[in-house]
Amino acid sequence: IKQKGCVIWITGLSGSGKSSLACALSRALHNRGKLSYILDGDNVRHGLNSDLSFEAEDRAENIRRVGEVAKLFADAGIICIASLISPYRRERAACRALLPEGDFIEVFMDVPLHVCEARDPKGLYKRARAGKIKGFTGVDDPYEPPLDCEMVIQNNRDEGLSSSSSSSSLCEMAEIV
Ligand code: GGZ
Repeated sequence: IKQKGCVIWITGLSGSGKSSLACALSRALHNRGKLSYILDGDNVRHGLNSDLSFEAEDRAENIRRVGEVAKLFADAGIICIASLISPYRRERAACRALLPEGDFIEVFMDVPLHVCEARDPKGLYKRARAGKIKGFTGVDDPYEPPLDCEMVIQNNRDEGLSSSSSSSSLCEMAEIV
């Protein structure tokens, strides 16, 4: 096996396109003969992290566990794509610190809140605005954008990942790992 493991950590608001990017990246890697595995916040919360809420402490634990599992995948030589809101800088930095320099690639889905909210694929923003979900990221819970990450993707139009900026970022990522 020629491949070296690493972690590609995708952070951003709900509806910013993290999961779509993760899938597209995984496909791009597959086409290049590289093995990857996606740890998606929403999915992981149904199993490994089903005991965790969206309170700050539990979000921090969610991020910590995914960071540890991602490190295990990277150790095994797999490209682990973690896509979760991961709203806190401190916890993202702690996940980065688990890996050797250069093996943690942080990707920020830089999409304005109003764009995510207009997309609202699961109607969650609407429910949050109506007060039916408390502590929704971007509405009444914080999101700390990265100050210094490896890649910023401005996926702020409705064409989503077909936009040229996203697809060129995708190729760049698939090539660097
Ligand atoms: C944010 C929430 C919340 C609250 C449910 N805040 O867009 P989605 O629906 O499919 O993905 C979101 C997912 C966020 O889980 P993460 O594990 O990525 O979050 S974190 O890193 O902050 O722990 C969203 C849904 O769960 N969801 N309630 N209150 N997102």
